[in-house]
Amino acid sequence: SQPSAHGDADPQKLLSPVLSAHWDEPDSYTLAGYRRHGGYQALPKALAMDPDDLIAYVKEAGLRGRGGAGFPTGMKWQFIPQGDGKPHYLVVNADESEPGTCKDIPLLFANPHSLIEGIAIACHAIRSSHAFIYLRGEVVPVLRRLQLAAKEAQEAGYLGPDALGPGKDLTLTVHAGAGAYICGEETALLDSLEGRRGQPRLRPPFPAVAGLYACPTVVNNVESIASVPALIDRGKDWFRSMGSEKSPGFTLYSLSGHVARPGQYEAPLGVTLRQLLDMSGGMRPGHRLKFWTPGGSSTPLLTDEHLDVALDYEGVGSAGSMLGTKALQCFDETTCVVRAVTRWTEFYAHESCGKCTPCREGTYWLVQLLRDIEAGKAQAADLEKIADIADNINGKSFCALGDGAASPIFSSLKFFREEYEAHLGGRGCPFDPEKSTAWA
Ligand code: L3W
Ligand code: SF4
Repeated sequence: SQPSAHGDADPQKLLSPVLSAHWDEPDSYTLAGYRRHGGYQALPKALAMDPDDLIAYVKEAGLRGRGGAGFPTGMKWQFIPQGDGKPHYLVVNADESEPGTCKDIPLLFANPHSLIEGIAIACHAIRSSHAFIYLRGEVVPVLRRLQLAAKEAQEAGYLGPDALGPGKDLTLTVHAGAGAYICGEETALLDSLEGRRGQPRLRPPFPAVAGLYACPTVVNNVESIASVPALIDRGKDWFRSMGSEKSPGFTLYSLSGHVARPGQYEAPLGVTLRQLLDMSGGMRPGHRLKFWTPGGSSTPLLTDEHLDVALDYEGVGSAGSMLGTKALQCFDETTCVVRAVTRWTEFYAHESCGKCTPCREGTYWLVQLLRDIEAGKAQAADLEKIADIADNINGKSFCALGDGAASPIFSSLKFFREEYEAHLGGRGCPFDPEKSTAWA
């Protein structure tokens, strides 16, 4: 395992379970289980506040979007025009599918009422009477739990007629998508929700101005909204007591790959991968970290030199990557980086929606070249070619999927060019596939 930067300090003390505090209780997903630990106490506090004051409070707390971009949640709510006479919608993005990301689905499975309470609070803030949850379609058990939770909340009066006060109804629609990564992009999600093929829309206008059915819409990640009840209940000072000035609060990290105990670890923003590995038993015995992603494969990969980078938006940004979804995929020295990048690129090529040429064509050609490199059929010029193709995708595609596809190419060439070169000219993969368990 990795050496600790904190001597004998108990790494478990760095954990800050809020959303995940009661996941181990068998009825954590029920209304009774949620209420037993203070659930739905924040809602009346929020409803007693003027919507604009509530938005200002969330802004002051500094909550930032947990879906990847880290956009300030309160500011997004404030963008919703008031007095415009149009319906306003809240859409929760539960289409979790960024490679390595596994925090929203476990959260929904174990604690769906935290999201529903957050939805009611957010709808009061943005003056909306209709919210949608767009859930990844494959996770049928989660769909069932969400539907059950919505039914319980309706029967208890947290949803339905007068839920947000006299004459202020709240309808919640739970919608299951059909399993396309691009439908996690907020505007493709809206198209899909409207019954069309999920493809990104041109922004601006942003959804806050013209979103679902061309009406002002807030699109927030599951974890962002589920974090709101605890913030309101325990207060912004408590929230700001964790994390940093610009990235305050607690968050869920998904730890996966060659680690001793993969899973979800809830800790303040700004912890380091070294600390998270201390909490999770380190890398698997006898192995060392080679490379990792801070926020799924769409964020530039980092190496063991970056074990002490603060996992917040500023810290990871200054290391040349992005915090993204906080999906920490850890790979040890048995992993061929070319193989890993090829596998990710196959994913992007498969999931490219085809709307724009740089991404549709570029991801296809990247896969062909990467497969040749891995098989030893490529030459030095092909490394320039993949860098050139990635350059023609990055910043020139219609949506962030293209940039995400380019990022593992750039970062792996930056840190592991010699490993690419070792494959060239007929040599093939230097990692013995019989011995490597990385990509069985
Ligand atoms: C109104 C403006 N609204 C920005 C809103 C915008 C959006 C939010 C952030 O991509 C990233 C991406 C993935 N008026 C506004 C405005 N907004 N300016 O703010 O916008 P943006 O463009 O910075 O990011 P995004 O399009 O939301 C998200 C990265 O996350 N990612 C992937 C995540 C995948 C999942 C998943 O599987 N569920 O989360 C991982 O790192 O590459 O960079 O709401 O409307 N002037
Ligand atoms: Fe579609 Fe890719 Fe273009 Fe995004 S970048 S619009 S996913 S083709």
